[in-house]
Amino acid sequence: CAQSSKSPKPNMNKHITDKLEEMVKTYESTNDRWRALGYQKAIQTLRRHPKEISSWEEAKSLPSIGARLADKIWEIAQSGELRKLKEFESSEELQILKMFTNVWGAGPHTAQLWYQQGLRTIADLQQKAHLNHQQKVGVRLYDDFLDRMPREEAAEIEEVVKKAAEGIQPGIIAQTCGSYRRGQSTCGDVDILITHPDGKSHKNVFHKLLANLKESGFLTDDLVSAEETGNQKKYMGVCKLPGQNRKHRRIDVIVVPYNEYGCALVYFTGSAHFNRSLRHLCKKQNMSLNEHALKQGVVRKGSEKIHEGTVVPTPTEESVFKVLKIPYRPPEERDH
Ligand code: DCP
Ligand code: MG
Ligand code: MN
Repeated sequence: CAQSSKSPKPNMNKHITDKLEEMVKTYESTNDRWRALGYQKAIQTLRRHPKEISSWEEAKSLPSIGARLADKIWEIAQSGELRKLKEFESSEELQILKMFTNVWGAGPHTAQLWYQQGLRTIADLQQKAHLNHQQKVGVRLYDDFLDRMPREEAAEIEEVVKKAAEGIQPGIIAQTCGSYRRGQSTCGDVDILITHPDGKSHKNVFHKLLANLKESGFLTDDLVSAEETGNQKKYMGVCKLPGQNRKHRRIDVIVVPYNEYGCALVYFTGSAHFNRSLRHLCKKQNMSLNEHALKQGVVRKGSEKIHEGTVVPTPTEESVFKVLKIPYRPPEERDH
């Protein structure tokens, strides 16, 4: 929850939401989007609930929680277990689908296709499946990608990119966001945000930086070589630090114009949960927030925006919190 400041509200129902998260993952891997979304909404509601659920009726009274979900929640509250989840965990097919959707570049549809083709292991995929470029990388580096790196290694990766960026464009800002900035002890990937205070020099950096890092052998594989959203450019790929016994690591590099830096910093620092609760807060104040801008005077009709609203300048992260009328929350306290 984004609203509280110094002590982030603890999730009083973590024992329940942890199990429901597992259900979401399962339903996502079988492409059961409606169920996944239903569970996701219930999780959001439970995270905001100030006390531990102590009756079926209490669960049922909350938004987005119907009788069926209340049954599940109450079952976990009482027994600490969820039979449906146990059932899923003992299904070989579901376990394989989960494994296949963990291949970078494979969604539930692809996973199902592979299963129908009789493929059962990562080795099967390597030998028999028709893989696109991303999936080939995902299969080859399957174990490395599932392994989270210690934050010290993320710092070393940041250092390599920073040095290269500064060599190309003096005064450039290269800042690692994501779980690293939130102070986590391990990171799934390294998310590096790049901008330049002069408002224009960031444009020169993207291609030069990537070319430079490929030439030095630091970047080993591309996954998405340039995704453009508005004035931002994102690279998704794989890197490896020099030396023995190094693993391949996922790296994202995002280049943004300086006037979007505040919002981009908030967005890429996350967590994804925290971003969701910020957007929830925005809705209540007729505002909208994404990685580009914070807008006010947004008019919504249901989930549809009738009026886009106008951009409020937010040069810093602090200014984003100020406009949202909430106390600043340091990155270390944004895990929920
Ligand atoms: N993000 C988001 N919504 C998503 C995906 C990402 O808001 N669906 C934002 C918040 C994330 C940030 O982008 O913190 C970086 O995305 P990552 O997937 O790299 O997630 P983290 O860095 O938070 O965790 P990890 O250590 O697993 O990489
Ligand atoms: Mg990350
Ligand atoms: Mn990332």
